[in-house]
Order: sequence, then C-alpha cells, then structure tokens
Amino acid sequence: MITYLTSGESHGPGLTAIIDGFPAGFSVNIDQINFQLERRQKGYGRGGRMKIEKDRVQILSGIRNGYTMGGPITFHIANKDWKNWQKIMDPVNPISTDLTEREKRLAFDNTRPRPGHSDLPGGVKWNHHDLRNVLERASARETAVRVALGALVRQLLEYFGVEFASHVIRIGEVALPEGYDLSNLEKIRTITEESEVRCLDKETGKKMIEAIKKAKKLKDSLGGIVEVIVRGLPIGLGSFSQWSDRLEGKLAGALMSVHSVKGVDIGMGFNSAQKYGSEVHDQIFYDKNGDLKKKMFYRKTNNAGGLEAGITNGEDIIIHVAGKPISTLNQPLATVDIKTKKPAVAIVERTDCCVTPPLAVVCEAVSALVLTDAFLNKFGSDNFAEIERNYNSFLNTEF
Ligand code: EPS
Repeated sequence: MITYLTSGESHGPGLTAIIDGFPAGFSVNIDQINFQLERRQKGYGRGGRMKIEKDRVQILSGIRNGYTMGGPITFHIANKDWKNWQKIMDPVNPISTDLTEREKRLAFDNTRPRPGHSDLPGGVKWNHHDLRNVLERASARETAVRVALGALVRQLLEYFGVEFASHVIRIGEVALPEGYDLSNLEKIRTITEESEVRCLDKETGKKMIEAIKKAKKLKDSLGGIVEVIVRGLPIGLGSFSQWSDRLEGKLAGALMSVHSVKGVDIGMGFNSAQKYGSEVHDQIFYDKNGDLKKKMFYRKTNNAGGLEAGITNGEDIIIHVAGKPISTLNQPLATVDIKTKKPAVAIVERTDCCVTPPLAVVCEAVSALVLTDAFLNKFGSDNFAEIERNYNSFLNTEF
C-alpha cells in the first residue's frame, strides 16, 4: 500500500514528502517530476509568489542511480522565498528585532482571521493566537510536493499505457460549452499547455481571463471547476468489499483534501440524480478482438466515469473537481479580531486571484496517487519486474 506524508510551511525553508510502498527497480525520470512542478506553477491568476519560486525536486532517499530501491522515497522542494522570511520564520531563533514595516505587519498583524480560511478554526484548535502559526501550514504551497509525489507514481501507470489529462471547464461564470471532444488526450495536453487558463476552447479561455481580470480589479477572487481524465486503466482496480476500498470514495476523499476544493463528482455525477436509470447506466457490449485491459467488454457511453461499485470498469476515469474562490481577499471581509474581540477587517496577505488552472495539475497528481495505489494492490508492490509479470498475466488470462 502506498502511504505518504508531507511537511513544510509556505514561508519556511521548504517542503518535504516521504512516500512508502512504491516498488523497487523502477526507473524514475526526474525531468518529468520537474515538468509537473513547472505546470503547477503556471496559470493566469497566479500572484507574485510564483515569480519568486522555481520549484525543483531534490531526492533525499529511496532512489539510487535513477532506480527506486523499495524503501521510503523522500522529496524536498526548497522555498526560494525563505530568504525573505527567515527573520520571521526561523525554526530556532525568535522573531528578529530588525524588521521593516512590511515585515512587522507580516510578523505581528496576524489576529484578524480570514473568513473561509484555516485561520479561525485552526487558531482555536491549536490555541494559536498568532495566526501565522496556522496559515503557514494550511497554505496551498503544500500542493507542490504532492504534485512531485503524483509525478513519480504516475510514471509507473504511464509505463503500462495509462494516460492523464486535465482541463478547466469553468472559471466563475464562464463555462466551457458542452460537446467538447475527449477522444485525443495528447491533443488535450498540447492545447491546455498552451492556454494560460488550461482551457480547450480559445474563445472561452479569453472570457475566463477577462473574468479573472475583472475579479482582480474588484480586489476579489474566483474559483472554478476542472475535469481530470485517466485513460487506459484495466478493469478490476479497487473493490467494493469494504467501504474504505471503494475507489470513488478514495478519489473523492483525496481530491477533497486539496486546498480550496469543495466538491467532487465522477462521470455524470450530480446530474445523474435528475435522470432515469435507463438514461444513466452504460450498456455493456463485447468485441472478441477488443481491448485486453477491458477483457473485451466495452461501453458506448461513460456516464459512470469509469467506476462501478468502487471498481474500474476499463472506461476513462472522469472526475470533476470544484474549487471555491480563494479566501484571501484584497478587499477583506468582516471578521473579529481574536485579541480585542472587536469587529475588524480580515488580514490581507499576498495572494493569487484564481488558482483553478493549477488546481487541474494538482488534481491529476492526487488522482495518480490513489490510482497507482489501487494498481499496486492488484498487481503487487515489491518489485517492478514482478508487477510487470503479474500485469501481463492478467492481460493474457481469458475471462
Ligand atoms: C497561498 C498564498 C500565496 C500563494 C501560495 C498559497 O503565497 P504567498 O503568501 O507567499 O504569496 O502563492 O501558493 C504557493 C506558494 C504555491 O506554490 O502554490 C495560500 O495562502 O494558500
């Protein structure tokens, strides 16, 4: 089983992750990990921080001469911004007495919780009266190291012909018109890489940018919806045997843990609740020359989004993830100062205006972590050669 932990603060020295349960003997492409980190940093609506950072993974354990060894793999991503925060965020020394006015504000003006953020619940929970102790770890900066982990494990799935893609289908009120074509994922990857908002349609993309510009002008923020597509997984990953093994639950749980996410649905999702069963369920067909991964069974529709009863059915996994607008607003909302208990306006930190484009990249990574775990649960997780044998044996065994 894959398990992982992440650590690190947004303005601390850096982020670290340890992943355990990944098999030995797999050749890792580090450039691919850094490529995913670069993708996450891009996107119209990002703030000033991304001009400072240039995320690169450093490997501290578990990989030798380019191959995994089977032990815990440790990743580190340095925060370049750390040098600007050391006087405030030093792990050992107290806050420096030599601070600029801006630094004084960042160090001491942390008592007015932002509605929608971790500040108030986290402060009460951990009894922190300096809310910087809360918001630093709650920051979405953490997603950088999760993307690095996802970028590692997806390489194993990609070796077996699995493809990942994602795109933005809504920003604020601007939605990608229905009827877009998902048949060529390579094309989707190319188009979204060229779009500042990861949108498949140029005109809609322009409108999304306009919407973000307007939000920025209003000193407000905007959320959106992304779609993740995973193609090429075999039938039979996951289980319904226990509630905790169901892949819909594992995916939704993992994706709901991503910063700002408030909704996840799979396939037709929420819309299926308005329809008859006959309009929803994907009828089953058989082709004796068909795809071995699907055991030659296939569907002409994919309303289930590739999952039935917690198990992959061989069709594309289709996931929609809704991210709320970021809760740091340059036009701050009403709050209460936790020190004086008097009405106040919320703290303003440097912020992004819209993070829906990078959310797509993060959701690919988080989905990859869940799906690779399911793959290894079926085909073994000690060493890569054994996994490959098991996988080929699965393909070549008649059902
Ligand atoms: C974040 C606030 C911003 C974002 C940050 C998440 O950082 P800063 O306060 O330094 O401007 O840019 O996201 C990242 C640093 C990142 O790598 O995605 C927050 O409060 O969640």
